[in-house]
Amino acid sequence: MQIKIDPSVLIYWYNNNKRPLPFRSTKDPYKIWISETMLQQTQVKTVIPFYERWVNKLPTIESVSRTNIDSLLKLWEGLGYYRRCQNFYHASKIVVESYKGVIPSDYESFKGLPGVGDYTAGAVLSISFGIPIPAIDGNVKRVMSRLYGFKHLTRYNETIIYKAISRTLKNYNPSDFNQGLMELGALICTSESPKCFKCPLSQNCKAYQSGNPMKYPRKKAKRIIPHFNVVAAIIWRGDSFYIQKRSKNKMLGGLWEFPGGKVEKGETLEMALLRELKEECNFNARILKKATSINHRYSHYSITMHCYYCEEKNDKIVSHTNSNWIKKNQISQYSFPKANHKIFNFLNKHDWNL
Ligand code: DGT
Repeated sequence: MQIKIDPSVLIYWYNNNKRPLPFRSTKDPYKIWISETMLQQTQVKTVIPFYERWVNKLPTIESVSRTNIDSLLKLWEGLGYYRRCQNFYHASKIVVESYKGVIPSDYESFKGLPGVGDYTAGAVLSISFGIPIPAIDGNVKRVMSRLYGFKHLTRYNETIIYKAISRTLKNYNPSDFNQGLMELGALICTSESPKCFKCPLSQNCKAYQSGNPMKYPRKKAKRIIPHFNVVAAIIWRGDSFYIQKRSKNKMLGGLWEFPGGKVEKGETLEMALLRELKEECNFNARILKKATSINHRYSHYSITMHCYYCEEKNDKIVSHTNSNWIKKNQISQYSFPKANHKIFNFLNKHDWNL
């Protein structure tokens, strides 16, 4: 099946309608790469300030490789999916050590770097180097499904989409064509309210012709995500409280947290907290009082985090390299999960009253 659009119409539309995003004024593969990494699962408007701060502080891939992961996580704090930051850091080291600091422009080498998948490889290589490789994100899948009238995004249909874009890219500007499809999906061919009357491709669009474009492609049923109760301890020693670093291979790895964890079946919140403190810190705590509870949603589950003020009884917590005692005014020096910032905000409003 041939793609029935005139790519020059799309490219013309793109050049006259694209949003002036900060990462669109450069072809620097480093800047395109970090922007694409930040944009995974994250909205453009959320990414912009993070991107600007990052490239201001770290203008080259080499500067990233010379920084430490804690400073990078601090720049990433609040953007979520922290594994992306860890991967980018490892990849920057490989680029410096194995490619003399030059980001490889061949698909196999670039795709071999940590955190680089098909989409990121296609986007960076086509935008920065003009290499004709598709960059197929959710927006592109939706635009193409509608053009072709695909109700289901099966693997078979995805292959048709990939091949159609690959064929087209060879004869047109790959950067503009790929970005044109993405921008059309972001601005016109949106999931909830497609603006077909403004679309340069509507004449040949099967979904438009059907009169009900929103049916293409059919949405997957929303997953019901599990909910966990989590307990956490704010343990005071004088005017400082105890924090520890989450282990690298856990979710939110490398960020700092209060000690605690998920409540198990049959446990009260207090029982769970005492168990977690014993397991994680080999520490018998005295629970003083509930501080607050907050709700937070991650992509795969949601939590209610119950925080308790605690103090050391007879035994003391033994500090280690991945733990620290910090004062309230030192919070900004560490990167914490968003859930913790909700707690800090609450406590700041209530003056951290015990
Ligand atoms: P496991 O067995 O690997 O699930 O570990 P648990 O039960 O120790 O639980 P953990 O710590 O992985 O899960 C707690 C969840 O709450 C996790 O999604 C991270 C989130 N969270 C956010 N802020 C904090 C915090 O300050 N402390 C703790 N413990 N968890 C936090």
